Amino acid sequence: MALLDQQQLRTYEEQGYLLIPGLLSRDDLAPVEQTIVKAVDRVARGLYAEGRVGELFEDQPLSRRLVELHRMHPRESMSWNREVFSEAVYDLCVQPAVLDVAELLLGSGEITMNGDYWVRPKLPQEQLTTLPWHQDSDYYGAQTEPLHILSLWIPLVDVDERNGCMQFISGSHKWGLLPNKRQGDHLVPVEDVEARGRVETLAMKAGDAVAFRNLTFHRSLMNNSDGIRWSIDLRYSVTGTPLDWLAKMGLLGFVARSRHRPESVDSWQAWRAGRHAWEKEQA
Ligand SMILES: O=C(O)CCC(=O)C(=O)O
Repeated sequence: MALLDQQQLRTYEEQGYLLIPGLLSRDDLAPVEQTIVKAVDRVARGLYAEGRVGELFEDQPLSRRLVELHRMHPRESMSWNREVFSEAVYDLCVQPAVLDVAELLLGSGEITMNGDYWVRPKLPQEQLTTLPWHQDSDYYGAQTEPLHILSLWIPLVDVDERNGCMQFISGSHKWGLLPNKRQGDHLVPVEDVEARGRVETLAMKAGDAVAFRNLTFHRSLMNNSDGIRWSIDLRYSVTGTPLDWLAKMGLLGFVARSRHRPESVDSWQAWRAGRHAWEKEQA
């Protein structure tokens, strides 16, 4: 398991983020892409059945179909979790290359996939899908400040400044959790964080990954291209890390790797059963 060298591990420690080129191949991403194609089709058919859109836009590619639907019927939520809950997402979460990276960066072979993965269709010229500077712990709550929660953000298309790639502030994970305020749907820092650290803009290819921590400041830029910037982000922590804020929302995760007790690793069927049981309880 020599996927990352010592220099890369030091970079993650010092910067709070690490670009990992070529972590996954197009073939690795294809099943998730198919799941997204189906999810978009469900959106189209749902809106059509409700009479909110006049056509299904079936001839449109994945890079455009949701743009056309959104134009006729703007939707409020543009981060998908339950919408793409599937064996394909499970399989991506347990890809050996992904778990090897998680093991090296978390420093443990006992790894839980946290359940708050998100597929994000970043629509062209859409403020709704442009996330301002934040630390993920802003959203998790102050109790998560001392925890190490690892995000792996993976673009499904090539990304750069034009179509809304990610930016990071180097070393910001060492600042602690800074005070924030609400701005529309988002939480933003009270102070000007750009004045405080070096901003890096990460152009990435589909299948590259950027790993970062729950205190690392990051944001995504406006998508000024014509096509949707599709991405998926996965989150991991050492098994036993408290994740109650996720459990309350039904974003249940699963044990993805265990060096000590391999028999405790959850199958796709076990993850699905756990989530279904939670939904039944709520009904
Ligand atoms: O994908 C984006 O635009 C933002 C993602 C993000 O902020 C995150 O994964 O925490």
